[in-house]
Amino acid sequence: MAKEKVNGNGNAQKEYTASSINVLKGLEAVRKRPAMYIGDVGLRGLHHLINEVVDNSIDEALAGYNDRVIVTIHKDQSVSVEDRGRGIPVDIHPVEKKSALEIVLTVLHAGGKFDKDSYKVSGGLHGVGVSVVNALSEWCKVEVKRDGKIYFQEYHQGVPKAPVKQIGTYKSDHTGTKVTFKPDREIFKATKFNFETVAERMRELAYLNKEVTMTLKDEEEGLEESYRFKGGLIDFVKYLDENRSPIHKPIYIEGERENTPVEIAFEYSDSYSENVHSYVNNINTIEGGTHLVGFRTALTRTFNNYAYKNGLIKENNKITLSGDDFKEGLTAVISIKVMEPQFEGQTKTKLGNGEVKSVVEMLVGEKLSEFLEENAPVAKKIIDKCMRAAEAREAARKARELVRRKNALDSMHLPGKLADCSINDPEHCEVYIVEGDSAGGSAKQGRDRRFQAILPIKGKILNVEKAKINKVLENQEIQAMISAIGAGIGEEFDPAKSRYGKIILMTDADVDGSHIRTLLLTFFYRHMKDLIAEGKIYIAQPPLYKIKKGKEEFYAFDDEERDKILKRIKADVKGKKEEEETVGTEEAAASAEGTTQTKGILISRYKGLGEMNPEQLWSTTMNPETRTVLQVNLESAAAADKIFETLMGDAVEPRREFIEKHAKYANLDI
Ligand code: 0RA
Repeated sequence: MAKEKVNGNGNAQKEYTASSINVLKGLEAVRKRPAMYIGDVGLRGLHHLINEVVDNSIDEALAGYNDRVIVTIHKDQSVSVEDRGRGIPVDIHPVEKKSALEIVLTVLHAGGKFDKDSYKVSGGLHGVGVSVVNALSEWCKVEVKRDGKIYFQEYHQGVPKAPVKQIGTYKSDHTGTKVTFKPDREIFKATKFNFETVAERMRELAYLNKEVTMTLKDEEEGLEESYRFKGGLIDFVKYLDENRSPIHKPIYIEGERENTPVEIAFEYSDSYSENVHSYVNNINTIEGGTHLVGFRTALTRTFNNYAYKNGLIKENNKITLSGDDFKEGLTAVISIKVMEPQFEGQTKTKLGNGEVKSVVEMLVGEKLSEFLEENAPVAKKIIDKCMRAAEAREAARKARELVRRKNALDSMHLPGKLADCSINDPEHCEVYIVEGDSAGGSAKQGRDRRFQAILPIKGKILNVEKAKINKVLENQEIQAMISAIGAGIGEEFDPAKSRYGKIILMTDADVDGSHIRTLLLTFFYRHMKDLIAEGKIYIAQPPLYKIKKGKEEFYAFDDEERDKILKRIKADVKGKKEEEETVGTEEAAASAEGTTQTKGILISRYKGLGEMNPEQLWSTTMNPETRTVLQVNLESAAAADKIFETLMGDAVEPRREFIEKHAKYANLDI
């Protein structure tokens, strides 16, 4: 935006033209490299468009002006996001000679940035501005209610069709903004919104902003859900621990220091895993950061102080409670607001602001000591639990020592069944963790041995969700994975030491296969989470069907693709031999259970990886030039926790319900 003042001799007109050109350049840049702004142009990027607008509505709530967000997915897969904020300003910008509304919608990074004192979002993928959503939409319409009037503007691929105009007045007592956009099919590979994906983020935002009601409607699917959690983070923690057994009621800490509001809820359950989720300005800081460090430091110090002061730990006792002892069974949500957050780390989700550590540490220290003084029985329960964790940690250390003596965990002594690759630059190496020895054999023969390693594992590995750490460490298959990956385990785990840049899970495309995959993911999630956070864990996608017509072979990865291929073959054959009848899709569907031959077309359904010969496995599933692999991400870590807790935990009924609801849980996207 130009900074000069209008000087009355026609410069304003020039500025207008210059800024219009800049706007066009800006929009063009976004349309040319959409991934730079929204991550990708697949499903994730598509859903990011909604998140971007919703985040803006939530920013209004943070500023204290909004208590309602309604998202509607329309039948044509356009989306409306409506809020009761102040409404995007519409006054004419003195230099640009355009409505502020037009500037917000067309100029990159012009979002809420007039508002100097807001907890705005910066860095990461969030906070790119509504203008990016507009630029990537075939069309977009904005309606603003402000000062008793309704204003409107419409855009095509980000370019305004006409200046902002007033289209009416309104009587209701609230101002607000409604943005409706239709993602551009020229840009996006995926165009259908997924209710659950949108719902997950909205539920999360409702927990984080307890005064806001979030409503999601899907007119295509006929679904509607509303979220409003008066208990905020306390409700969030209860939800996360729904299937665990908490040993006390959630502890809630709220306060503000140096313009930094801090809100924390946490509780301990009788489980072994730790579930800590942290947010800065409503953004999930998956990699943690200074706020989390401050919280942990305060937690450890305050409990230790209390324990010594009240004689719960004797000075001469050998046990000292370390930070790790306070992790076991801890479920916590930390949400803070920072004026100018600095995001660092691999995925720009690690808070870097140094001053935040002491802000959180001091606030938690003060409020938690107060709480413990007033709630002695709770304090005692938690400290008892942590002392047991300390004892278990000592036992685990001994177990690790024992196992280590047998050299089973370090990468100096690689497991016998690992077929390693020949180059050793982790960035270019990958390891396939393969279910079963026979598939492992095919993979070993089919691979490119320069950069692909194969580790076959036997059947169902241990369910780590239910096992104590020493049992986990004694498990042979888990030992093999730990030493092959070479990044250590427990306190010594260091993702930077991973011997492979990609760890690819390859299991059969049946129920057992998906169970084994879930067990493997649970292990990585609970014990090597950073590998997931860094995007190093992948799921191989072997084909489901082979379709053979004469000498030609085709592979289909799902039913839809199979039907497409059959149609194509059918059309081909028709072209050649008009009068002869060929196979139809109904017949194909009927054949899905095995190998069927109909008029020269052979359809086989792969039941297991072992049925493929090495060449087939290579060309369909392992060749980096042609394969697809799904990257496992932690975008919604809270949802992932919930899934593992439900699938792998003790409670049976919620698991049954979950599996019934997600019958195809083979495709879990955690
Ligand atoms: C710029 C300035 C202000 C608010 C907004 C933009 C705003 C953007 C969006 C996007 C969706 N809903 C929104 N609501 C508001 C500050 C307004 C003021 O100072 O009055």
